[in-house]
Amino acid sequence: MKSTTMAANQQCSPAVMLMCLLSALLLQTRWTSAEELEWDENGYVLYCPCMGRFGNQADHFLGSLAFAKMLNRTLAVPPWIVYRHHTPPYTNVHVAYSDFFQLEALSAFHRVVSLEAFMEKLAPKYWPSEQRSAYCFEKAAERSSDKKTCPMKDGNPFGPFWDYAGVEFVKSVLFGGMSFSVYYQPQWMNKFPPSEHPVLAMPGAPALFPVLEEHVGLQRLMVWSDKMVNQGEELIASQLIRPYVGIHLRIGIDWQNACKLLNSDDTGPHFMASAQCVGYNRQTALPLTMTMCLPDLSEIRRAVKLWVKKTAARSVYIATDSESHSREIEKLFKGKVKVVTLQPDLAQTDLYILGRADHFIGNCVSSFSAFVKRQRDVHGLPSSFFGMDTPGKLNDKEEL
Ligand code: GFB
Repeated sequence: MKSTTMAANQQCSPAVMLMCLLSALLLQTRWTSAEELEWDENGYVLYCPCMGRFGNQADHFLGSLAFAKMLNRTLAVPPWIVYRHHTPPYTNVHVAYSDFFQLEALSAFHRVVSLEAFMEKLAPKYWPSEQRSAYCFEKAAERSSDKKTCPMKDGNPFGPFWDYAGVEFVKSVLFGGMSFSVYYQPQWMNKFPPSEHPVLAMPGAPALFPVLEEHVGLQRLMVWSDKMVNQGEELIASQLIRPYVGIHLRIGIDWQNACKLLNSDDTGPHFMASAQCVGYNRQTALPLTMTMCLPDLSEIRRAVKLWVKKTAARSVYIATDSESHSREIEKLFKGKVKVVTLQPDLAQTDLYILGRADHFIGNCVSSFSAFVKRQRDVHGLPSSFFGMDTPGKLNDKEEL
């Protein structure tokens, strides 16, 4: 702002000083208003990414972005909720979207604003405290004592999330008989015109899990922030030798328990993120096996050996939620292949390194692996899964 005013002043003769001052003031005003966020009369979508950890939240994010576009409302992009039950401060950490990814990259597809900027710059004027309504399914409200109140802040992570945003809800608006799919677009528009319902704030993502096939391609909009790229590239350059194979070992105790459900009768080929490898079409989906959900050491050895050989890899990167099995993998190659595991504090560091590998072996059922797979697909990089060397193809559905 300073330089604009000075530049205008330097061109002014005393006779036209007044005019120049006025034009400088005008420039200044325009500059200031460009800095400020403009209110979108088409309305906003706000939601809490309250289900699951990063991979689940990322799946939901893609669907929510598509939902906001479908309603032609600006999406208030929420922070990532990071659960820190074992490390200080032992409470959830809310990490701004832009810490990991470029917010601007989303604008190529649709209008977005960070939830933080929305609350700081727009909410005080356009969504004042006394107008903060919550929107939820009638079913969700049934859990409340009066059966009419959306459970916006009940428990963790709901309460801490809206506290982080600085929102108390004063009213609930319930809906039913519709879902977030394209089919219900007219109902959403009719029921909630932005003139009467400018901000649709919801307790969870307006999206399905796992991400719908037609929204998988939106992954292209999730571009790593410069900070993540710099840090990730530095680690790759200093720790790994290309070509390298990246593997995701999702084998910890919570996962072992989750995979036990595979034996129950009501899980078909589609279990959590498995559509990514068995295919989205239930009729043609390939079978989902226990090895694909929870590979044992012999399967891990087999797949790593196969892909190291196929790609002539000189190093292997192991990302894991628990055991790395690095010794066992090292032994496979008798010291000829460097085996690296960093077990970084930040799960996104692993996601970045896996995303850049020359070949990736993921876990078919895990949404953490699914994030890596989608990211690699965007760049045409090859992936396979434990228990499935050749993944099923996605259907040829039109992508947004
Ligand atoms: O990402 P996510 O939703 O994938 O949750 P799933 C798994 C989380 O575990 C990640 C950590 O977000 C990480 O915090 N984690 C898993 C890892 N694998 C790795 C790894 O290789 N490296 C690092 N650094 N961290 C779902 C959960 O997990 O599984 C649900 O979202 C539930 O809450 C379900 O627990 C059973 O789809 O694998």
